[in-house]
Amino acid sequence: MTLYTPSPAIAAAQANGTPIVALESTIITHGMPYPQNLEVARQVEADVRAAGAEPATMAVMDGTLHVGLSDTQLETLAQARDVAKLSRADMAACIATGGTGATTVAATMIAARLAGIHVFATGGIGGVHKGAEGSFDISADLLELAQTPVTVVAAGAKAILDIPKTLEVLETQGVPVIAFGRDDMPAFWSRSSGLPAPLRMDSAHAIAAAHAQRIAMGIPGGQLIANPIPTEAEIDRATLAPIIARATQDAATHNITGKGVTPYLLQRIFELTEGRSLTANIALVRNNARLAAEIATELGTLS
Ligand code: PSU
Ligand code: MN
Repeated sequence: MTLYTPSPAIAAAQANGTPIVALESTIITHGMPYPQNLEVARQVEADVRAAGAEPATMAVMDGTLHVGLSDTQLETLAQARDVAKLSRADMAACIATGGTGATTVAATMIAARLAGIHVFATGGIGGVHKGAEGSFDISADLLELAQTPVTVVAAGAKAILDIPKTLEVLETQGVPVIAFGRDDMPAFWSRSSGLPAPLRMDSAHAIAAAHAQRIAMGIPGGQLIANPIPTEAEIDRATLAPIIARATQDAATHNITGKGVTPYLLQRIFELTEGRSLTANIALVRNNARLAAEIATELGTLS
């Protein structure tokens, strides 16, 4: 059984031991509007290459799990409508039934592990939503981090989430949350959430060494690296707070639930910030891609 199809560039990187950075595709299909989503997908791939690694964007297309996409496939995905948003629960079903779907953080981690890829860059992970004590809305991303050995570089948890509860679940699940180069936990569009981060590291080398140490010790699961958005691109917390409150209220008014919640909130915040949230999102994903490439390169020198 062929579990996944590597692109020619990924097959070559696997054969040569070139560092590889996994990239998700839900950010393309459900996280940003066309055509910016395509431009960003291409730009992030170029950022990974410029930093000396090979990008592996993941997606299920017509029943095949692709590890690394061609430019034509990226374009198809960026324009496609009604693409499924795949997580741990539904990726296998999508493949088995010949479907097409974009990978979330959880599904991208599963694909990365299959392909022997240890490092993954994204924007923000899913987490515990505000009001989760009533809705039980907790992203499968958190449980994936607990069991799949991939280091995920994100800009912290999105400010649309309940960040204290997200940190509590990660702690319960034994996931190291490591802020890069600072003491407090970044909050996606803002450099700080106002909360201390559980761990801090200041170099890609230290992050790679910690990843290798967990594997050597047989500790399952990955690491979450919280890399703050570059200063010039951030939107401060005070500006965002009322916007997030409004978007969250609108989601409730429109009875948005389940998988629809995160895409709805991102779109609504895009509208309410008149596009500023997207500019910030692009800057932070690119910043994460660069750090992930450095970590993947460091890991290559350790093994
Ligand atoms: N970050 C973004 N845009 C996104 C997401 C994250 O900037 O679209 C996606 C990721 O794929 C993440 C998913 O895994 O949202 C979480 O969705 P949920 O909360 O439904 O688990
Ligand atoms: Mn959810």
